[in-house]
This record gives sequence, structure tokens and C-alpha cells, in this order.
Amino acid sequence: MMGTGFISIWFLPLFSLLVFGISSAHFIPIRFTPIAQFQAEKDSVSSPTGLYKEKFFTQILDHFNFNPQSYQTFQQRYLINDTFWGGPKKNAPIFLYTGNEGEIEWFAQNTGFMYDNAPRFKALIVFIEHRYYGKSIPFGGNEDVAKSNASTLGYLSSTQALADYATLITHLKNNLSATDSPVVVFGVVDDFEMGSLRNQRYFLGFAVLAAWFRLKYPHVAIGALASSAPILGFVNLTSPYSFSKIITQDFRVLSLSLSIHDIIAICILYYNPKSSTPPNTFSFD
Ligand SMILES: *[C@@H]1O[C@H](CO)[C@@H](O)[C@H](O)[C@H]1NC(C)=O
Ligand SMILES: *[C@@H]1O[C@H](CO)[C@@H](O)[C@H](O)[C@H]1NC(C)=O
Ligand SMILES: *[C@@H]1O[C@H](CO)[C@@H](O)[C@H](O)[C@H]1NC(C)=O
Ligand SMILES: CC(=O)N[C@H]1CO[C@H](CO)[C@@H](O)[C@@H]1O
Repeated sequence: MMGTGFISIWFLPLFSLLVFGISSAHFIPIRFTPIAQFQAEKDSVSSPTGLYKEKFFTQILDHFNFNPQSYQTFQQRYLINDTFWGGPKKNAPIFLYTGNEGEIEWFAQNTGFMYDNAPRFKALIVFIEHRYYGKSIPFGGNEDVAKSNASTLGYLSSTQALADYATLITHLKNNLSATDSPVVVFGVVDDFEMGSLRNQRYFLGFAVLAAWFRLKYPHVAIGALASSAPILGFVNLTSPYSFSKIITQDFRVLSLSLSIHDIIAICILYYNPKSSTPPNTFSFD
């Protein structure tokens, strides 16, 4: 895990993608069953950092099939901050962070961008944890069971994760009587090693989840900000050197404002000799 200071200098120069105004005819309608319900308010816990309240939502395990086992549920964690929110009567917006591969608190504590902008837009801030991470583990919260084999791990997919976000935010809006509040989704890359799962079949896509969310659920989100998202950054789609090229460019820009010590520190963080594959398979093109 890297420090906040590092994250902020890292995020700024990287490319951001705004996906406002993209229309899509190909969204997958998801099944909103009455199974999903919010737990009572007593389950909400203020965070030690004072940045949000922690809540849980009873989420459906499988959004796309109708087998009996598809109706299993799990507790999905989300973090919420309504301090700046203008409220439903003003149709004040909702800033939604589409959680990536890790505990959601870490992303909430390092995404100052949403907190910085929420007061100006009078936005509600919501961070949703990605299924199978942190406290959002299906199969009774037992990680060993949840990750034991294909029949349990098969529910870990970006398609299911996006449907989780759509289900949760839709229920939350109903609950808050804020059905007309526009939702803007945010996703940021958490580290430039491109994640722990890159050698596995399911590559989480990090910030790209926000862009995909806007594409698949245009009726739920009016826009997405996918910072440093590897939109086309997948093996064999783009040049394997794109990532390194853009990193080099970033260091060039950064070097104007950083001391040589900062730059050396960044290079040491970036260069990971233990990595089995070079960090150049994904691009930010
Ligand atoms: C929301 O975040 C601000 C800090 O930006 C904090 O002062 C406030 O207490 C938080 N509100 C909640 C409900 O956690
Ligand atoms: C997969 O794991 C689950 C939970 O541990 C277990 O009940 C099931 O029998 C396993 N299935 C196979 C095919 O190994
Ligand atoms: C990329 O292309 C090479 C050469 O065609 C192929 O061997 C490899 O399996 C491909 N990789 C992926 C992940 O599709
Ligand atoms: C059905 C349900 O979960 N209702 C909740 C909606 O939000 C209010 C206030 O935040 C709660 O008190 C309700 O329990």
C-alpha cells in the first residue's frame, strides 16, 4: 500500500476519461428482485476516520440466472457521506465510487477528488465495495468457501459487479426518495502495478469499471469519470509498450515540479524486480 502523498502526485498527471453523453443501446437489463433490502439503520457504523458511515446491503449473488442457487444473497458493504448533500428535493447529485479489488475503505480514504468536489456540487458520496473483497464476501462471508472452486468463484465477474452497483444505487435512491438525483460514477486506478489479479482470467479493470458502468447502465448513471482507466488496455489489443510510454511521459512532466529525491523514490516504487511479468502489458491509450 502506498501513502496518500504518493497517490495524489500520481493521479494528477495520468489521463482521465470522461464518458459523459455516450449513449448505448446494449445495456443488460438486470433483475431487481424484492430480496434485496437495506438493513436497519442500527447497522450503520461511523468510521474511525470520520469520512463516512459504513453500511451493508443484502445483495443478490447472481443477477442473471434463475436457478435456485442464484437467489442466494450476501452482505455488500458500502460507505456513505451525506454531509454535503443538497438532498432529494433539490435533485442534488450522487457521486458513486465503483469499488475495485480491495477493501473499500482504502479507496475511500485515498479518493480526495470526490470529497473535494462534493461540497461544490452538493453531492452525496457513496463508495460500494466490490464483491469478494473486504467485508463483501459471498457464501456467508467465508473467504475460503467463496474462493474454493469454480462453482463459487464463478460469481466473481465484472458483469455481476456492475449489476451489484446498479442494484444497490437504485435501491438507495428509492430509499432516500432521490430517484431524480443524477448519479455520476467514479473509478480510479489504485496502483500502477496494475493489480494483483492480472495473471488471472478475470481482470478487474479497476477504473474501467466506472466507464463500463456508464456504458451498460446509461439509465442509472449520467456520466463516469474513469481516471487512468485501461479502456483498451488489454493484452493483444494495444501495443505492450503503451503503458511504459505513458509512464515515461508522466515522469517527464512530474520532473519539472519534483525534486530528484521524489523521482528516485517513485522509480523505486515503480520498478519491482519481484514482479514475474513486466508492468507493460496494459496501456492507458
Ligand atoms: C463527510 O466527510 C467530511 C470530511 O470531508 C466530514 O467532516 C464529515 O463528518 C463526513 N460525514 C459523515 C456523515 O461521515
Ligand atoms: C466447491 O466448493 C464448495 C464450497 O466449499 C463445495 O460445497 C463444493 O462441493 C465444491 N465443488 C466442487 C465441484 O468441488
Ligand atoms: C496474444 O497473441 C499471441 C500471439 O497471437 C497469443 O499467443 C496469445 O495467446 C495472445 N494472448 C491473449 C491473452 O489472448
Ligand atoms: C426499507 C429501508 O431500508 N428503509 C430505510 C431507508 O432509510 C431510512 C433512513 O436512512 C431508514 O430509517 C430506513 O430503515
